[in-house]
Amino acid sequence: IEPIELSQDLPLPLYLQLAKHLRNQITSGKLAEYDALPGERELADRFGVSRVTVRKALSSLTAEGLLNKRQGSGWFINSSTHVEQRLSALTSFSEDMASRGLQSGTVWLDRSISRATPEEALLLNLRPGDQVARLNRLRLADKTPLAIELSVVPTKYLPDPFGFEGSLYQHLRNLGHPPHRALQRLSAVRLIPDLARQLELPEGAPALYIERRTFLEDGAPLEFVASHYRGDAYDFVVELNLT
Ligand code: 16G
Repeated sequence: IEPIELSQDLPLPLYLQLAKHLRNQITSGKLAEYDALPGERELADRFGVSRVTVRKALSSLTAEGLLNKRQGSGWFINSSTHVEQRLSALTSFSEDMASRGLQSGTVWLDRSISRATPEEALLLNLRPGDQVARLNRLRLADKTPLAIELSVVPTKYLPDPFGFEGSLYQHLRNLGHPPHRALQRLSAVRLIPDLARQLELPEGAPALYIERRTFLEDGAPLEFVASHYRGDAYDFVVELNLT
């Protein structure tokens, strides 16, 4: 395992820094399948952190399916190393966090109803003047800000933006409008000051800008989302098959 400097001064908690480092080592093949990891105490010494931090990092990698713990003999690298957010599965933020064993949280930055802009009307297949609900949310994992998402949903599917607190997708399912398919575009950006502050990062820090259009089963557009994901805390993974 390569050494790395972990720092208390970063906004990302130590255990997530360590988990990210180990994840890179595993997914880049520096640690081989079925290998045993050094013991918790040795890892703690090596990275200058407490055993609690080591254990939290290892547990979160276990939740991702990268490691498994064998009673009495320590931590092992799993044979199937698929992790992080799969780009090919339509999942919600809440589900993504739950599957990693992290507690998802939301800080509401704004929610309101207004007319769709001409661009939104085009993207959401609306007539000029149709109303949309706007949800601007800071999304957290175990209290660490991971992303800012601005979702725009026609009011015919989401009449009351104050009608839920946690998962938008769960709420839409409850209302009888389950998200069925999505198209997503990712690009690399630098955070403008406002977004950087909300994500607790320095101005200009790298982020992934993601636009998503989600559709109902009948093909009608349900949601348009513009989001910024922290570049230092999120990896998107895609499986490629020979066609
Ligand atoms: C994901 C989606 C976002 C969706 C949200 C719903 C990406 C890039 N975005 O974050 O479009 O609105 O999930 O999450 O994956 P929720 O059900 O937890 O509110």
